[in-house]
Amino acid sequence: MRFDIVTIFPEFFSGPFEHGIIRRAKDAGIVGVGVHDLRSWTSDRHHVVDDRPFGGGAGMVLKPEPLVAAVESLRLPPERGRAVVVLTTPQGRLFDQREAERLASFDQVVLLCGRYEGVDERVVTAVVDEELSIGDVVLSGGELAACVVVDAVVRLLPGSLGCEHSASEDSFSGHGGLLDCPHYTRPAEFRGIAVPDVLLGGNHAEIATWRRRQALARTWQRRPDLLEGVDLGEDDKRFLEELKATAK
Ligand code: 9D3
Repeated sequence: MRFDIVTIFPEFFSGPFEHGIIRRAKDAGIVGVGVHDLRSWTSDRHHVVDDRPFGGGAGMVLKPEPLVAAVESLRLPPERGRAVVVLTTPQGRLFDQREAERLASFDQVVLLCGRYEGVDERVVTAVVDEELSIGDVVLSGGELAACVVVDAVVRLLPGSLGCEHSASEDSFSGHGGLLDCPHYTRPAEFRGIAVPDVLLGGNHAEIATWRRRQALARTWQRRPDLLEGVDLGEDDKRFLEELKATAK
């Protein structure tokens, strides 16, 4: 699989993909990441990529011609695989694990990074397949959002994680959509705070029950919306009812 990222700040991407899982996946030939300067698709002397908005107002808008030319030169022809063109923008659909899984099924993801006040809407009409946001928070541009998308998708590609982990055991898939339980390592007591006894006892059935209940309790307290999508067993339901009763 490959990513092609189009940005006015290509230097921005010199760090994030040189470490950890993405670096390993690149070295292993599982993924290729191309970073492209939008200005290389301009033809004027000053490499202008933005202009003032029609209708007036503050800020600048990314011009359509360079972005559309970038997509048309980078996008794989259909005979070379399935490609999807994504624009990172605050107006996009919320990026989530399900969307990461969907993107992981393509042969190429072309990521257009928004900047300034926005992107000329004709770009969206002409070449963009999906607009994605990473959450209800204001960033300075789409570059960090694009990094988030690359990171989430790469770790889903077969072979990109060491055999000790598995993407299917992650918080939003493997624990059946629950948040993770708390974790502890040595020392058994730190600043007067002890590790829960059950984790020191070596009774693996008890430990599994404790972890499941911690995960259920945290999810209910912090992200009750996630419980909708969770397949709850009889024990889980009884535990949650008890939790709700004691909380009242
Ligand atoms: C000050 C301009 N804002 C007026 C309402 C709109 C605005 C435009 C561009 C706000 C932020 C940005 C830059 N952000 C992104 O391009 C972006 C983003 C984000 O800010 N939050 C979450 N996901 C994303 S994806 C791209």
